Amino acid sequence: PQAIYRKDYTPPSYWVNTVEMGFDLDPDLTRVATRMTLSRNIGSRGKSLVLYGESLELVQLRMNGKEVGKRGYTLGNGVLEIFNVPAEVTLDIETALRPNQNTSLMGLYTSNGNFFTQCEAEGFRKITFFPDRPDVMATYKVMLRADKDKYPVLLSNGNLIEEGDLGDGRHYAVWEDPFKKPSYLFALVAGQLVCQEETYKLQSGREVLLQVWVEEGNLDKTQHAMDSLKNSIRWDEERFGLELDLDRFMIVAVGDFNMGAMENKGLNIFNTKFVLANPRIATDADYAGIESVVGHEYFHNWTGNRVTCRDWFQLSLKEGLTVFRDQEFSADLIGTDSGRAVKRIEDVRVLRQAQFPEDAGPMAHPVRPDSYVEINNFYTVTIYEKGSEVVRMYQTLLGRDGFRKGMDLYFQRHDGQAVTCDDFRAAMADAGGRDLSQFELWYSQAGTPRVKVETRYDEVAQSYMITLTQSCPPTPGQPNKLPFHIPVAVGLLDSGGRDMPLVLDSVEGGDDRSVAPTTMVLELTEPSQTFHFRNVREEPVPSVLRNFSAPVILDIEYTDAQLAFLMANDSDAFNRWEAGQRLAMRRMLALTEAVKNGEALDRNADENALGAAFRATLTDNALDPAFCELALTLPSESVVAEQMDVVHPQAIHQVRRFLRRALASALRFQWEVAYQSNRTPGAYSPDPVSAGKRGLKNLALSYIVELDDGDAHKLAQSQYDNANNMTDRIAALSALVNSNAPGKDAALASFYEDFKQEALVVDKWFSLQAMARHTDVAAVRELMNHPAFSLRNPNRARSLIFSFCNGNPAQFHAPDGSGYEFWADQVIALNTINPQVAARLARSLDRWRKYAPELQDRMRAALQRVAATKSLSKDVHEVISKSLA
Ligand code: HT7
Ligand code: ZN
Repeated sequence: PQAIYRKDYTPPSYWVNTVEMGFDLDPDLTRVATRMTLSRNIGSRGKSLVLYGESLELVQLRMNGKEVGKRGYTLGNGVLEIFNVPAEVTLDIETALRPNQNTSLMGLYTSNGNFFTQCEAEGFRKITFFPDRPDVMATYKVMLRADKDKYPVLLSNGNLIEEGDLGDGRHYAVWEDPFKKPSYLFALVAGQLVCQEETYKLQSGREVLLQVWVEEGNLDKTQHAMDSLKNSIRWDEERFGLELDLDRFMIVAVGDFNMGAMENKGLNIFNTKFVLANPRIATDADYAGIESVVGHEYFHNWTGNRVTCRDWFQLSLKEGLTVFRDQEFSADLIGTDSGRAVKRIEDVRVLRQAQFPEDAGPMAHPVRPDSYVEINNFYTVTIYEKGSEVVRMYQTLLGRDGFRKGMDLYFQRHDGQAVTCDDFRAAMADAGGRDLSQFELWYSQAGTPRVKVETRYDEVAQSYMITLTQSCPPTPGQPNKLPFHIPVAVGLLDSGGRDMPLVLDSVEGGDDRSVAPTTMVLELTEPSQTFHFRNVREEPVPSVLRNFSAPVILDIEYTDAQLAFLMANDSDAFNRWEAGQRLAMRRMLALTEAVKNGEALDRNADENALGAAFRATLTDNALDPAFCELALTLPSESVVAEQMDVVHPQAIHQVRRFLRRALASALRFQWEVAYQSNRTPGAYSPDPVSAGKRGLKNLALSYIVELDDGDAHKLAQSQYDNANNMTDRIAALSALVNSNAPGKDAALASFYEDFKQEALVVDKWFSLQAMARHTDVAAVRELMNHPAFSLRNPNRARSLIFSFCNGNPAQFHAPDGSGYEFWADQVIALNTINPQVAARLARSLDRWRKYAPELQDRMRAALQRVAATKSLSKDVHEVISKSLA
């Protein structure tokens, strides 16, 4: 397969002005008639018109009403090239396609008998031949025709302008979208669906119709999505002055979907996982996920739809910015300082858990990639999460008001256009009056920068120096890196744990603010820079990279005592959490080394700095329970693995478990107290305070059950039996399944019986087992034989296979290589069903070169087996070949 390069971008030879489409929907054979008007681009005289099409039958092709003869075009390799096209032209194209056979879930497909589309990134070309690229923007008018009984609901983008009967048992609906859009935002939905609807008054007084469409039987699960949508609309008005531009906004839930959701103009299509919720089936995490994904898709209406991407290399222009916006939305909605900090910690955890490894592995790529083989492989944590961190750094550098001015200027300049990441940066720079040219490197250089911190206190001069030195490791195709522009937020703590006022020496005549700040953003732009603080009365403990002000790895040497001090005192909640994680990581790495050297772990030896710090946190009643939960959770096995040169998954697992048991036994009484005092009696509510309490209570339960005694089992069993919500029920089930409790098999069986009608809960049931510590490869293969299992449904495949390969490292990396054989089998099977999902699974071996040589050999063999498979999709081929390179 051929790579596509950013440097090769050329504008299209023709623009499309209007598109009219007629669909005769039939699951076996759908016919699509498309009429488009086009205008030749300046400087394109003599150039052919290039249209893309895949898995399509071309039934008819007419130009200005006349059939185009065989000599007038060529068709091959997904490209329809038409020659001698006039400057202004009307094209009529008829295509035929087979939605029922479309298991890729791209283009037009069926799910549980209903029709759905997914056009981002290049799915529209599976519906008709089209210049399917995001810089070609047109208005669309769409007529849907279908059997009235089977498909009573017919939806597309924009406004419904006409509907009626066709007489023969069929009916039609005509939709018109007044806004120009790229083809990837096209959508249609047809089938048996019902909706919850509300009218909502915008700040301007205009009323809009909001609808959430689901399959019958699910109307009791739409309220949270509807509330989240209304909150999103209000938030975008208040924070960014952005109003919903349509009279109608629809969300539709579908059970078969490759990703989380899709921001099609006015007709968002969602994975059911991010719509359906009630206390019986959804956890607190599900509720939070729905809120953020509903927000994310809604916010795309401006950042993505009104202003879109010139080409797919600019994907982070919309995705990084929109993730930043959804993160801020969720944080603002919580409202409290500690809630904001919790949200920030959760977001950084995702970045470290998933993006840092990506940036250090064979698929590392810049936020704005230079090339790709298959664009679907670039919907990555780098584009989304690191992209969001890059946007956040603008806000850190320019301030909240400066950032808002930059956003206003961006929309003023580019509304209705398809633009680049450079355009966004220029708007920020111009609005803020800043030179942000060096900042471009965040878009062009891959890899996670490291910032080394060295300090020196001069007691006589009462000055304190912080030297920051940056570096960035080589990544594929980028052996050498230039220094980044890195905002490093810093505070200094005195011996009483209070923030010291900060006065930088470089500021002439001191700071002109009457009160010196206690957090300062140092701008690191050179390979190494020293910052001098004056009037520093005593040697401080530095708190560096507050609120995680840049996506970097901080190398800083703290003693255990300093970490415990920061954990207890830092006014920056993120760094309080960070200090605890550093303490835990240090201990885990030391113990893992001991296990690798064959040393026994002494259970009683663990009342050390970590134990004391945990005790202090657990017994501090002033702390927010949600923060406590995060602070008392040890770094995950995969985060520990990233810190090691040679990874030993079983050793890490053994150590994490050992430490959890040690902490459980040393603090048993305190865990019991935390359990009891964080109960949330009464009706379930997903609000952040209640969710935080449940989080801490269930963490306490998981520690207690580590002790695996009768009392612990009883506590978990009783919570399981009496739970009035899914958060508590699944937490109890997970605790039981990961223990030797006598009732665990019965609980698993009864859970399935109780929830077998709820697909999303059955996913949880598979996932919980896939990640359980006793579940080996054989058990997963057995679970694949369960009647409820199917590889065709992405949620189900993810719930079992991905959960095992990515969420159960000790079993997946079994020394005999059976996990890798299983992985290869599933990648190969998925490759023919759904290449996009297969390629995601293929990423599970990204970090294979970090493992012990015996494991590496087995992983290489599995990778090579996949590479040698016939008819490998370009999705899987790209991932595997980069892994093996
Ligand atoms: N913009 C959406 C991307 C998306 C997608 C991409 C490829 C294949 C299937 C897909 N479904 C959705 C999602 C988002 O970021 O909002
Ligand atoms: Zn998005």
